[in-house]
Amino acid sequence: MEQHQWKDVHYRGTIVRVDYRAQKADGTTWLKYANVYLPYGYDETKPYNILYLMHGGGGNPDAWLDCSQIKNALDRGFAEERSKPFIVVFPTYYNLNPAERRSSGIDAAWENAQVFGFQKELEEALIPAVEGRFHTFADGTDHQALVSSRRHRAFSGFSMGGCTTWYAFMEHLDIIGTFLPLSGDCWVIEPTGGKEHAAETAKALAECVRRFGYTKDDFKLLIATGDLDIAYGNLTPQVEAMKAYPELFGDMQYVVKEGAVHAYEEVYHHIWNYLPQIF
Ligand code: FER
Repeated sequence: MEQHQWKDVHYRGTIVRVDYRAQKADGTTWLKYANVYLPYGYDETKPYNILYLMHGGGGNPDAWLDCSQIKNALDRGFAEERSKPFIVVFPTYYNLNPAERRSSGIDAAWENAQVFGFQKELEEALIPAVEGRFHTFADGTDHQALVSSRRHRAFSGFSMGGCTTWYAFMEHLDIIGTFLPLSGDCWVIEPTGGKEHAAETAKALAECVRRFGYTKDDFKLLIATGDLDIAYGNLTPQVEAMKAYPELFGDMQYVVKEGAVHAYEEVYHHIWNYLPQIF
């Protein structure tokens, strides 16, 4: 795998906090925030591609920034013209109320409900808050504007954020064009169902693509984990089962990093490696 050498770089992006109000299924609303990375030289007269990057279980909008060198990788990658500069959004699927946030261990069913529930907020609250404020390819924040700009919008996440990415694929394939699930399988059948229910999981994903009327040419699926990662044994059978649908998943990529465990410090390297291919 390609590794980069760290050098001191002048081209530093900035992190801006965006507050927004999200609505729960029961109609109540809560105030949340996301961190937004604006690349060096961000020019609001120009449109930018945008990546939404979700944390893992127990995380928050600062988790990726606190626990990995993702910001350095983005700064350096754009400085080296590994990709055209794009905006990166670090949201959370939690409601930020400490009393309702996970402290230790994992209640898989509850986590699964949180990442699925986030999908409503993604289109209704987060994307409008961010893309209404910064200049992306969306000509407005209504559904049609998001559909028209889908190839300029990507979603990724680590671990439970990887599961969030699979749900974004299933729910929002019409408004997002590239998906990078990192070290997380799809829990649509049941938690860690990519392992025990690989074929059913692949079938559910395939049905979504068909429902939207797309083929493999209409999206990019850039998947990754490590061979020592706790998600490896769940994700790998799912990816294998997805190969039964070459017309839909024939172009997906799956990178397994040797020696890599389940950690932000490992998975951010996958963003670096996929950087030229995201948009
Ligand atoms: C997985 C393995 C572990 C996965 C998620 C986890 C979504 C999360 C573990 C945790 O939050 O403790 O395959 O897929």
